[in-house]
Amino acid sequence: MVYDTIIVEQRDAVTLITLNRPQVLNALNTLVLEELSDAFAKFDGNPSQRCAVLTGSEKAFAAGADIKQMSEKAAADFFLEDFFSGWQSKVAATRKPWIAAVAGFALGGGCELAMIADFIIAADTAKFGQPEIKLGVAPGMGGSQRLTRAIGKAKAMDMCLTGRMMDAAEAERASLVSRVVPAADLLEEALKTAAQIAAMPPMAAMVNKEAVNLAFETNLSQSILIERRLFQILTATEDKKEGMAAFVEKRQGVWKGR
Ligand code: CO8
Repeated sequence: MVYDTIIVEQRDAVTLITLNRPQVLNALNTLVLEELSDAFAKFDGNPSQRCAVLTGSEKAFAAGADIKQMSEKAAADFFLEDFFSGWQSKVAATRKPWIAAVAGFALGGGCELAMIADFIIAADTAKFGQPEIKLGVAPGMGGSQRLTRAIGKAKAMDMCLTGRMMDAAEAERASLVSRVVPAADLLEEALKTAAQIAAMPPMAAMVNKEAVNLAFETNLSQSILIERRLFQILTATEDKKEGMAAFVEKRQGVWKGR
């Protein structure tokens, strides 16, 4: 598939995906969703690729869902097309870890897309917000749910009801992002972190992701039980044997991915 709205590169075991609609600040339309879904499916299916980074431009990670595209649709179109359901059923279904590297605006669907990532590394220029209320709507790509889980009710209400933007420092204080770096270092820092994850035993990386995500899906006693089962399943892998042997022998592990 040749992409129009994203650029995909492989840097050793790391897939770098760059949103590329600069003329509209990377606004997310149906084509972006189709192309990102395809790129993430290929990343998931390629055993040589172990972690991904999704980024935008210096000015905008993404300034939201494409307002021009949405302005032409009637309510019945949104419903019948189940508009944007693929962000959940395809992009969020990616099994391998990936990081959002955010500089500039991450608004509306842009903030929601960043929150689908396993974690966010932000440039000091990043600005997050859910301004949908100003358009007469509300978040529709998971924002009201993921934001509330990430930063709690008081701040999520503040963001959704006022539509204001949160800068990078506030986002770090609120635990929306895992770290903030100078804008000039953003991509290098994100790629370095992704390479670190890519060097881990791959099944363990996928299971760690699944285990953390369980915390948002299941009650505590169930999720602790499932966590224990996931741990027990991993003990059957060749990489577990290798990882523990490497520790005892004081050397680096060499992973088979099984
Ligand atoms: N959609 C379409 N085009 C956009 C968008 C967008 N979200 N954001 C910016 N653009 C376009 C502008 O129209 C402009 O195009 P043109 O040059 O042709 O006029 C170009 O990008 C540059 O933008 P600005 O001139 O406005 O740049 P500024 O630096 O002055 O302002 C802002 C930057 C503050 C980011 C401003 O562009 C802005 O407020 N953008 C809209 C932000 C927004 O409201 N986002 C939320 C969108 S709604 C949403 O995401 C809902 C998701 C849920 C949908 C679920 C459906 C079921």
